Amino acid sequence: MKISLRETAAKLSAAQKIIITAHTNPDGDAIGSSLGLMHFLQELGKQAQVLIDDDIPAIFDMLPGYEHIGKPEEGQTIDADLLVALDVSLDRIGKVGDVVKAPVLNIDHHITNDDAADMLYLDGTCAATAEIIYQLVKEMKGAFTKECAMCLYTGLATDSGWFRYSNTTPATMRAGAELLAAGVEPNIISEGLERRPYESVKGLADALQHMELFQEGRVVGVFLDNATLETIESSEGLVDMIRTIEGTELAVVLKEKEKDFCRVSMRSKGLDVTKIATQFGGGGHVRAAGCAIQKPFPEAKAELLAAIRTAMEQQA
Ligand SMILES: [Mn+2]
Repeated sequence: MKISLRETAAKLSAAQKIIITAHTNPDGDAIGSSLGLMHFLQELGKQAQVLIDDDIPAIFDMLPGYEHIGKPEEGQTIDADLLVALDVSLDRIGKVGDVVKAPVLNIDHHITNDDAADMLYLDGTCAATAEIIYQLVKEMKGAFTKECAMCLYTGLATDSGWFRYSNTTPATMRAGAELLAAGVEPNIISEGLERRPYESVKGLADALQHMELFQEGRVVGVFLDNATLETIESSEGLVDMIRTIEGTELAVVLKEKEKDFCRVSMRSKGLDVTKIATQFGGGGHVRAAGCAIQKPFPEAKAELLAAIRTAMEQQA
């Protein structure tokens, strides 16, 4: 059931013991909005804890409260007044949904949210769920501590591509400005998140040796078969690196993770890549989507390139 921002604020005010969760494979917005809300609720004297059913990447260890993020355990039961699920539909919170016994308040900015929670506050105009939490703090006449602001700023910055993507609005920038005024050190956040092990940068350089152009330079791709992938230490962030190449409209990375199992990531500058991803059972956003193809490497590569060619012809 959809509720308003004011009703969302009232639900939080009325609750004393609150568990906060977000999606598995958590990103900057999932972690930042969760910790930001936790700090705010704790300031109000409430018992608030973040519980996420996944490992939290170490690049987030500069965020206040990082070390207190818990993981649900099989068979465990936690009674609470409210379970707040952030940046997610309920199908992606893992075991938290079974472990925590409480009504679910869902707060999200994904327009694809399935509206399955007891209560849902959705605002698709916000660049990040952290931007909604910012508004919620304002609605509740709260103040931003430095700890809370650092976390919310991380969510805003990462989901908006450091205030560069098309979802960045004047409201996003104003929220960012106010969080900076509350003491955020933006360089601590960006330097923390940009950290990469030596092996990772070396791996990217190795993977880039396999870069190719297709469709008269409109498509750039890196296709790594299993044997090649085994020699590469890490190829994390590859698709975001090649998507910047001038003249390209679509970037694609295919990795043969196991024999006959290929993972695909795509980024576009306009073409709806969900149309390609869904043909292979995947999904995502208009400009960023992915899928898995359970075929041998040469076939997977050929079929994917054919699907891309068709999608580009249909667009023209
Ligand atoms: Mn988000």
